[in-house]
Amino acid sequence: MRIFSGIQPTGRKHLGNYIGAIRQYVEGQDRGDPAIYSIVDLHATSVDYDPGALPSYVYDTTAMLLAAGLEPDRCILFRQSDVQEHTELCWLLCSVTAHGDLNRMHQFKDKSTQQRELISAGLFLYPVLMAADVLAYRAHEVPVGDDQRQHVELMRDIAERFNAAYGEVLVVPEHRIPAVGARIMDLQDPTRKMSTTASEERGLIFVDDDEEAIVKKLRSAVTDSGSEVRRGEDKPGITNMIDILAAVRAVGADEIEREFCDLRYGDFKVAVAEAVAGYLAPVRERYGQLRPDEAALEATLREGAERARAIASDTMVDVRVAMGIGAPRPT
Ligand code: AQP
Repeated sequence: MRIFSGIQPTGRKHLGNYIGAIRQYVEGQDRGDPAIYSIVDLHATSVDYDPGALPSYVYDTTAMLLAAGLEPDRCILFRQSDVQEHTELCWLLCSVTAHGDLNRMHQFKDKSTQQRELISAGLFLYPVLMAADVLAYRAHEVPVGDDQRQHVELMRDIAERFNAAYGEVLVVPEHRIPAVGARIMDLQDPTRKMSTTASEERGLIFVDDDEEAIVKKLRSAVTDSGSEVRRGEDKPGITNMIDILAAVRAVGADEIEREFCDLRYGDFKVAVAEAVAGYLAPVRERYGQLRPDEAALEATLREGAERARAIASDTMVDVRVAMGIGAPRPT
């Protein structure tokens, strides 16, 4: 089983990223052959970004993944822009990607309204680059949060269309979306997902937040009318906190409802805050130890890129031949 997933170097990672994606990456190391994870810096250029800060954000995210439990000898961890096969394959996959499909992508619609100066073609092509990321490794499984479901469906269509047009070269991947915590919601507006770009700081818990910040944010999280700790469409705030606690404790949401049904909202929030703070504390501590050593982080990324390139370049040989790109193969 080959596993691939990418994560953007967008600065501090939040609890949604952690529960929806990062902890699945850690678990994937036991099953992946190999498990391949990329810090997708090229994706970060699809919206307004700070070129001066991007290299250090890559190190932030690398250190965060290592702190969470990725081990470079049990997985491949690399920076996307170090493996140029991604950009070449992105262009080639454009030939089997429908413009209309890209127009229907929720992320493009949401993010294009956030752009003030320029809605870039890069933002529009983001899902094709994401398809190239995964298909270059002929990965079978893509661990992601629920917000990426549509992009994985599109990459499956792209792979199927490619294989139908040029022969069976690519693997059609499946998403792996966690049963609990696939969509952690914003603490201040629990009808929207917790998001790096769209949430205010009060709506997000960062993985490196200290206990005081976590307690403060969860205490002031928006709750719903009524007083019962139970899930329901009329209770998006409490439902989100039940899901968070269930994910942190690795139990079902029903179990949380049963345990806390007699508690008032305020006490429940304190219980969630304590559990989240205890859950993230070891990651925060380890992050603090790993982040300063940029030379070691760079060495990890470079080694990972070499191993990644060996796999991706193999796929590209087959893709180029199938598509008739480049000099014909000697007979
Ligand atoms: N709220 C979430 N709940 C569960 N999973 C989530 N993911 C993102 N938000 C949630 C998953 O995290 C992984 C990495 O996402 P990314 O590379 O897009 O990183 P980001 O840009 O910092 O994350 P956001 O918050 O998704 O940014 P916005 O919304 O601003 O673009 C992915 O697997 C994603 O599913």
